[in-house]
Amino acid sequence: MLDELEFNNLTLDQHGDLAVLTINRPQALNALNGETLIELVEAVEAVAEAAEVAALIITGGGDKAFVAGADIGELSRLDGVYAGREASLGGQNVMHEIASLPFPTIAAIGGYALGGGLELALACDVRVASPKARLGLPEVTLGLIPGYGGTQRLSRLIGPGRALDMMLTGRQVGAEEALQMGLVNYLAENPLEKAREVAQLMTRNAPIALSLVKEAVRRGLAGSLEEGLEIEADLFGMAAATADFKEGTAAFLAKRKASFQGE
Ligand code: CO8
Repeated sequence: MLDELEFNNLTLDQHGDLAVLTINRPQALNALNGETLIELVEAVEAVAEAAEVAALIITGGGDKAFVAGADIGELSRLDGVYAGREASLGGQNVMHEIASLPFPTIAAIGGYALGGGLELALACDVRVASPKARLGLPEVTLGLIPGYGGTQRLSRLIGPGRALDMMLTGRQVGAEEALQMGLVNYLAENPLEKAREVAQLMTRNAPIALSLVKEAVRRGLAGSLEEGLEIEADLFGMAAATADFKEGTAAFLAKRKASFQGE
């Protein structure tokens, strides 16, 4: 069981088919140091291998911070092109593992989601924020640029104009503005509870279809519209060959609830 795994800087809980990963380094507002990144990978891999998990929520616990960025103490010791590039690639790989999970992932953002913290939230499919949340990519204030995927994922999510404004000013965006620009999907006083509700709405659907939707969007965004449409048609074909497709359509026609088996 996932609950039995032990970490220094995070906790992993399982409630039925829902896994909840909580970053727990409050003394540094959950900043991602090297150890936390390693634990994050271990936790994500464990969740990926747990057959019974249908969705993952990532949160910071409480209302002070989701994650206030990469650990600036560790960052400050980076020296030179090679070390910087390797550190960026290492963090990008962590975010890629999360973005590639075959089931829905939701970031529940209670407070600050800055720098690497916002990049972690951007690697999730959906973001739920508390009205107190503050989101930003302030790397330029430190003489850096986002390095865990932020320049690419933020631009794709909210468009290059709004993303450039956020990244060039380094300013923090409040929850309302984040909602308006599509940076977060939902506002809720209790983002974890809302994230659970959204996860339930998602996981009652056919699991293979969910994974194929994610794959179509992820792979499609990497290429042209024509390439994306090819990918969509291929994956639609795979969905149309599943038992769950037969079940979903049969259930609709029989006016009963579908019972999906993930086959
Ligand atoms: N790293 C390390 N420690 C942090 C961080 C951080 N990112 N953020 C906060 N802390 C620590 C503080 O130093 C402080 O520690 P202490 O109590 O020992 O002094 C503690 O957390 C509490 O923080 P504050 O006292 O500052 O709390 P406030 O409520 O006054 O302020 C803020 C909250 C506004 C969030 C403030 O802490 C802040 O600005 N934090 C830094 C935010 C930031 O710049 N984040 C981006 C970092 S850069 C980044 O993420 C790059 C990612 C890509 C890297 C790719 C290559 C590695």
